[in-house]
Amino acid sequence: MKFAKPLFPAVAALMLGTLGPWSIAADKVQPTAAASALSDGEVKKVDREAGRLTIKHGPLANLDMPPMTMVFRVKEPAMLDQLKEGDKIKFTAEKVNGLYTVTRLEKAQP
Ligand SMILES: [Cu+2]
Repeated sequence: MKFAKPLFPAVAALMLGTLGPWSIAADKVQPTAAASALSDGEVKKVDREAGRLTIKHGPLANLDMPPMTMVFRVKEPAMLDQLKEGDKIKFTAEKVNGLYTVTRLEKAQP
């Protein structure tokens, strides 16, 4: 049959066409709230006994908070072990049981 072969490219093009919208949708997928993003901060006070940390922080997008100095709880007391006043840090804060809590923390590389 003479027409069979020329039809194949057309069929292939139609199949590729159905893939189009799928790949566009994939492009629109964005990470959800920036809860895992690290924010900049500077340690102002370390309270090991209370498990609290005073941080002068930049904007916290996930908490909708402007830059300020405030007290956070820390998820793990060990997070305070290597910190001292004046340290520059990168951290993630989340609201845990109604309390602003540092859930991730690392020292910023100078
Ligand atoms: Cu704040």
